Amino acid sequence: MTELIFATNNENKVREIRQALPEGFSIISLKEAGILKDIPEPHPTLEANATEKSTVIYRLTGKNCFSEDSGLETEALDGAPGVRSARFADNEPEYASNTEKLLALLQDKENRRARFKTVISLIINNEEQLFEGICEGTIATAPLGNGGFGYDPVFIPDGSDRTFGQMSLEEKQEFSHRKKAVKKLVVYLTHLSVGS
Ligand code: ITT
Repeated sequence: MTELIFATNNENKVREIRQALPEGFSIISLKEAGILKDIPEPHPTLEANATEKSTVIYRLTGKNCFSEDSGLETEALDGAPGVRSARFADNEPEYASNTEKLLALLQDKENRRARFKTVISLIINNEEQLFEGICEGTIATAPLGNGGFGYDPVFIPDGSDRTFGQMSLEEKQEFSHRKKAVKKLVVYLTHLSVGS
């Protein structure tokens, strides 16, 4: 069994990544590990913030761990909200007001192309590896569905006519940026344990 601490305070991410992992892998969330820590995300890129989160927890626990930083990038807004996705409208993360702000800014824009991006930072035996997953799509004109979290009700992945908010977790996984990054993580960890 490969056991890793997942350095996140976002329960939705924990649920999605747990569901995406095959047998033989188990993750312990920060809450389950008894770590009550809000890890800062001060950097201008998803990569640097992911590294910050995994490094803080690796130093604290000495255990193999990973984190992920993710965001939604829109073409019409030059990549915004991007790295600021969690705190787009306010300083406190608030899903509904973030989505409202995004829809308001895109109201008169023809180009509604967007992409979700996840960067996973894995620290194993004191070495870091990064894995990326991207999901291309468009932003709906109004929220639809109440599944998922964050911007899910306004994001329609390419290949579907429904928002992530209208999908079950299993359906979202067919397209998900997070699932794509997790797949790369699993391939890496599988090779590592075969080789060791
Ligand atoms: P941790 O840093 O504790 O992992 P967080 O919620 O602060 O959790 P991020 O800094 O990575 O996570 O912010 C990502 C934000 O991007 C998140 O709050 C959502 O608003 C949005 N987001 C990321 N992935 C998403 C997804 O699959 N569906 C909808 N929104 C998503």
